[in-house]
Amino acid sequence: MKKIGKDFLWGASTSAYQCEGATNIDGKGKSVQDLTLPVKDKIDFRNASHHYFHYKEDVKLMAEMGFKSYRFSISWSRIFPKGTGEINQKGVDFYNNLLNELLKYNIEPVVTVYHFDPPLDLENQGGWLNRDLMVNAFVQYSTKLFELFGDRVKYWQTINEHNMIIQVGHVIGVINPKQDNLFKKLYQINHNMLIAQALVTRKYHDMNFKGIIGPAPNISYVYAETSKPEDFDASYKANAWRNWLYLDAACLGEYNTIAWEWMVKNGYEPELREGDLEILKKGKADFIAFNYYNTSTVRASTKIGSIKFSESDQQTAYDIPGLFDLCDNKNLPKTEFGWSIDPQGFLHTMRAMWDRYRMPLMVTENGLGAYDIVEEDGSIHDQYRIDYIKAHLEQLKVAINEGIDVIGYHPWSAIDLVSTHEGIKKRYGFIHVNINDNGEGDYKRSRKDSFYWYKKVISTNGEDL
Ligand code: BGP
Repeated sequence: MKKIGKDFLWGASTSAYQCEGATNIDGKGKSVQDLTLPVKDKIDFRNASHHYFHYKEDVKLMAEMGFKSYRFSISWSRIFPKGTGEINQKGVDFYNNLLNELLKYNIEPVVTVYHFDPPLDLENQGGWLNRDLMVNAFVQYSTKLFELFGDRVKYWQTINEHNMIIQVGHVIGVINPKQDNLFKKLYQINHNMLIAQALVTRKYHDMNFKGIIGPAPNISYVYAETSKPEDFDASYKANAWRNWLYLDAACLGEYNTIAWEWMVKNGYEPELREGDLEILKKGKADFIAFNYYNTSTVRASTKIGSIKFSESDQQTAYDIPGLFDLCDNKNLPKTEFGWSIDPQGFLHTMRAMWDRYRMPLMVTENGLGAYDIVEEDGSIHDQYRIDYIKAHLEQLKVAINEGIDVIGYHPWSAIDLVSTHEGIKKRYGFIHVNINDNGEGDYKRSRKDSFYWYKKVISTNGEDL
């Protein structure tokens, strides 16, 4: 039996805007997450988990758990308050300090360049729809990060959940869904981001660092509801639409043909400039970082006409007329927040990516959001979280045994932080942060049961689950 290697990166994950806080100090510029968008009622990222102030304590706790790596993102508007132009030295200092603190404990930094928080100044000038502005700014920002931190960071991810930004950006607060020609615009934004990503990937390669760079989409396999050929066809197309459109571009430097044809048929195809396909070809990823929470299930499409957003979020999506109808998978249990739980789907997802791309895989998110209860003595018995992660790790071991090159596992999240759209009441961390959605609490850190369990898992290199 092939086992988890001794260099396997055991860690956990966060993102800047969901945990740092300190949005109004030390020269940070505003990001779109500092705005109250319609879907963001009552969700406040200004203080988040105060990680900016507690980073030393947080890293110390990660070291106590035995982390080999920590996956976090850099806030673009903390480095370039206006997105481009003048640099903010205090922002640079913060990430230098964080990196040095991690390295002090031999924790490998795994860095996301961009995680849902575009600078507001750029957004106000058209954001990703303004290709020249945004692509240049992204290349400038990323290049600066490589120059500043490339000596210490060996694992880079370009864009977190590129596919979710396009599919459910309205839920995450980065896309205004009330626009004319929304889908035409979305797939232009998608293209502009793919170009930016490829240029940055190539830039990193040209700079000759020893590290690796790749995308970090949310990849989860889409099942067919039945064995009817037309349902299988729907699932094949749904996988192309949801997953492969993004990974084919990043890993093969190509547009997925099913997704492209669908765009053309509906008038959503982006405008390509001369040389664009060449840019994609020359900026291919070294590895795939991916986030996995659950699978989805579809049947043959029964609808025609335009797409209607449902009350969807990252994991629930909506029907695509002509491609698929989404359906509930009654075989799977659900979390308190309605996300199905499917550890075997994790294996199917890894197999599918491995079959398709043969690239190293790194899990950059996986986890269970729940209402944790703090007992009178301060303990938190989050057995449900342990059960979830354990079941997924069992499948990860199967994948490794089959020969799939999985190089790391980073559950969401290292510490409690603010959910994309459901506040901090939806908790994911191994480390509890004492603050609620009304801003009550002192940000004190404490260890949940899952903290001790994960420590044991890491210390036995995954032998003792
Ligand atoms: C992913 C995002 C994360 C994170 C996670 C949990 O889609 O990359 O930023 O928040 O999902 O989602 P949520 O916060 O909506 O529960």
